[in-house]
Amino acid sequence: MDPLLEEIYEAILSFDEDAVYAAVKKALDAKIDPVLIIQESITKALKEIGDKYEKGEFFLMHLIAAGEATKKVIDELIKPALEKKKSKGNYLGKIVLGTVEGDIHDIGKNIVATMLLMAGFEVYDLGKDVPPSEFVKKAKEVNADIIGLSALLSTTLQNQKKVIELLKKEGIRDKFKVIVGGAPASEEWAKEIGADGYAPDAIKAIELAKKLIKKS
Ligand code: B1M
Repeated sequence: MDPLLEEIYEAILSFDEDAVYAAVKKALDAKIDPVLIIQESITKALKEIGDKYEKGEFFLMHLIAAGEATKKVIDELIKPALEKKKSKGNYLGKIVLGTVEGDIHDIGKNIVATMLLMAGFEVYDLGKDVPPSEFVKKAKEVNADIIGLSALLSTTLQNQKKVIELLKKEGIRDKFKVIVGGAPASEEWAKEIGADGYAPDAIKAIELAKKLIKKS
């Protein structure tokens, strides 16, 4: 791994917010692609912390500390760097996006939102802990092309399904494409609940959204 990416990874794992900030700034100043920072340093470090939490080696306070340090660099450094790369005059469509009800994980969803924006989508980010009715209401209101549902907990994955069920109940399932993502989601899960697609990361989410827009 590039030493600058490694430095960010190590800083996240040592829960030192100032060191995380300084390391990300150094990497961006050295013209390292912000997408690489997300994929190689941030996501991998958070996964490592999550794995250690699962094994009982880390505790909730570690998840909180890592989440806060990461959120700060994403909001203050990575997002502005990504926005500089925004495609000009390339409108692709409207997407309503959020983390499903009961789930407050929003780091990955925020990355997906920023990268969709960068690619040329008009993004309506509803935030986290979003009830199914809010997704459906907003999608109708803005006449969205796509609804994007993020879930990080196996227990909240069911709430992706609830959005699709509500769309069906209202007789408007065909009006919107629905894409799902987040660690416990999968291709099989997307098929099972009748979503139009699944993406394992932000880059794949952009590719999928573009593909679905072309098809509609
Ligand atoms: Co929590 N948490 N957490 N957590 N947390 C996980 C998810 C967990 C896997 C850790 C573990 O045990 N290994 C575990 C879930 C286990 C499970 O259900 N299978 C877990 C748990 C248990 C919990 C609590 C229940 C802990 C507790 O309270 N006892 C609690 C739940 C709170 C709630 O939501 N109701 C909780 C709380 C938290 C914090 C608030 C402390 C914090 C979140 C802060 C925040 O988001 N603002 C947190 C964190 C930081 C994590 C880990 C460590 C990191 C998550 C993250 O941001 N990853 C996580 C461990 C892990 O992920 N392995 C863990 C980095 C991010 C860039 O990746 O979010 O996967 P990710 O997003 C990716 C892709 O998934 C994809 O693209 C993104 C970018 O490439 N993607 C999409 C995401 N959404 C998409 C949507 C799309 C397409 C792609 O289309 C619409």
